Amino acid sequence: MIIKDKSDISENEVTEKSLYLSRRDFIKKTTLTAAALSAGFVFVPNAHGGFDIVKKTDTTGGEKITKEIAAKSYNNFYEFTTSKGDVKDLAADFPTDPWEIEVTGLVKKPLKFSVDEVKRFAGTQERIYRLRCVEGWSMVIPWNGFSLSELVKKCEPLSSAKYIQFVTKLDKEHMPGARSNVLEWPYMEGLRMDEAMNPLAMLVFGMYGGELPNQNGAPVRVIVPWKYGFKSIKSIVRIVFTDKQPSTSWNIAAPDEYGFYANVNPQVDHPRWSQARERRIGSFGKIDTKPFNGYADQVAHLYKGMDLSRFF
Ligand SMILES: Nc1nc2c(c(=O)[nH]1)N[C@H]1C(S)=C(S)[C@@H](COP(=O)(O)O)O[C@H]1N2
Ligand SMILES: [Mo]
Repeated sequence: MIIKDKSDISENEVTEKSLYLSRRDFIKKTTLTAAALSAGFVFVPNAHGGFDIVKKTDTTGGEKITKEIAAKSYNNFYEFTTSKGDVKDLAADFPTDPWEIEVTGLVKKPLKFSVDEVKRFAGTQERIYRLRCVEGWSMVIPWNGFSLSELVKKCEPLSSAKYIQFVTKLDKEHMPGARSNVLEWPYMEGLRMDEAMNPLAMLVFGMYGGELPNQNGAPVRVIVPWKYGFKSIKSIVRIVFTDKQPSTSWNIAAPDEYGFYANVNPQVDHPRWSQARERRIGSFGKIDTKPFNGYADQVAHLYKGMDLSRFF
């Protein structure tokens, strides 16, 4: 599923992109595929109709990847609708090109980047992450992009910047859900600077080795795998560096239910339901939810000394 038809890969595309493999290896295409795979690489189609060989990291220890069709047709994207099965169709005509990301606030100088510029900040990787929604379902998804820290570094934040706010595009013409008051628009999220700099936090342009579909947040979104899904903001147009904890749409909508931190925490229930277990989309029954969604080793230190029932 991840490896597309290998006969489509021309020699040029690979030698040009170069890298990890010698020309002789390339000639033996099958050998190449096997070698690349065992070395932890995958082929991801690029914008020029070819493929890039990208580093692949499975952070789940081999959990079953959610069927692509499920990840692309069961979505939360309230700007379109609150009905998960209908986002895909309603987002089909959402215009995502051209697209600019504006950087403001506590930065050396305010900036604007096109998505294509941002894509060149670092090499694409594929990372398989768990995504757990606060509602109690979860998926395992291969995302394509790179660490959010690569973007932060390019923005040159001042040392006084302690938080980052992310803002989604508000396009009422193409976003029927945004004509209602179900949330505070534009959709806003935020991270503390050290959270944003943690290498697990990802800036995403694609999934399953292909483009990021509109319903999943095209052309660019954030994925923060140790936090409930709502922190993973879609279709970003603005990044604001601040010295105070920024507003977030869910926190404004229901402060008792959706905290700023939103770390996946089986010990802290949502006021209306337990967070101890989750339903993995595509499997029967429920499984135990892990602290920090299974990423405690990499992120628990960020919250040392904080009372996580208060900073939920
Ligand atoms: N702009 C925006 N981003 C958003 C949302 C939204 O409604 N609007 N929903 C969030 C929620 S609640 C979840 S669970 C994830 C779902 O991402 P997915 O559809 O790619 O699985 O997106 C998050 N990002
Ligand atoms: Mo969610």
